[in-house]
Amino acid sequence: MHKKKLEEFISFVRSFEASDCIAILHDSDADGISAAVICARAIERLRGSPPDLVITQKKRMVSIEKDTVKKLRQNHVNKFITLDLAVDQDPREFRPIEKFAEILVIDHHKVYNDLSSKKTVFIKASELSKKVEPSKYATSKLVFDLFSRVTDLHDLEWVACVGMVGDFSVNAWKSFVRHVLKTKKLSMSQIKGCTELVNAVEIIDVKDISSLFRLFYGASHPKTLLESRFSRYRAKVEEERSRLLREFDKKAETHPKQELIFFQFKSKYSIKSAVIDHLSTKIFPDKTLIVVEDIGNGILTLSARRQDFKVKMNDLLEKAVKPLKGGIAGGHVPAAGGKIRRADLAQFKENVLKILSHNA
Ligand SMILES: [Mn+2]
Repeated sequence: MHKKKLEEFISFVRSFEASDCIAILHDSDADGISAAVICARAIERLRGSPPDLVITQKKRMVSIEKDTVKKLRQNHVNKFITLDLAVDQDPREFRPIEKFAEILVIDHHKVYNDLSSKKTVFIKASELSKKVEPSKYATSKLVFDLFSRVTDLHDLEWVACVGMVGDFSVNAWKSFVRHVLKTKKLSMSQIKGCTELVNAVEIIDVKDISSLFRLFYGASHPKTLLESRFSRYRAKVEEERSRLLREFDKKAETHPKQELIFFQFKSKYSIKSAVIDHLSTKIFPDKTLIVVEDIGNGILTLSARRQDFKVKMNDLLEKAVKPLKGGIAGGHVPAAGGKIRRADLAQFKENVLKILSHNA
């Protein structure tokens, strides 16, 4: 890693004092929440007390929301850490925070804007390792590796594994994962179970993420999660996903020339990631998959996947929504997401087909 960056990181985290008001903002998926658990535990070890505020954002956007800035101000936060969020994609709400807080950004999405400044330490996976593809350097592993330089985190290795499973990064860190399972006497199914459980809470009731965080924060073993009240959420998700996979068999549109499969559905849950992850990893790794979920209010949310890296999903969605009013998209090469207005669906599809035909 860039030596200067690492020095900046170390001096940022070594500066933590009991009198600081420290806030963490994290993505609400399995990688984001695992990263937050490791970061919070590290802070507790460094300064003797946990972070004062741990939050996620309502709209689940990658950039900072106005509400978040307000919350930070109200709580007199003076040190702010963002995890697993591409806050640099739209930095409008970010810069004003520098007026009252020092900021640490840790993320593995592509670099949109380098936000490094006197007030901000900006760390992306692409800077930490040239060997690991950024989408495979899960933020939970990134946070684990970084904070391990200043405090002992061996007991939290399994938490990093939960995040890595969530972001499909295990293959890039085989020997680490093997070592953790062996020394901690854990099974892969326990780790996967935790990942599924965290994902299920996000799908069924994202408002429950903060109570899940508290449970996860205090857990010293996967059992604490697996035997909790949240485990019933897994069965609910499984049932709804099976229903949607049956619907996929009947309703999916295939475009062989563009190697594209397109599927649109409605559900009472925000479940598109669970549906598309199953299709993409288990059945169609070498196809471009796009799943569109109608969440009401005239808004459609989008997910795109392709596991062979032949087409960049983040670039594809970003380009396809760019001409659409209110359209937003972002993410990784193999996995991206976004949203558009329902009225723009036909135009969105046309844009996707045009871009893919061009690439072919
Ligand atoms: Mn991630």
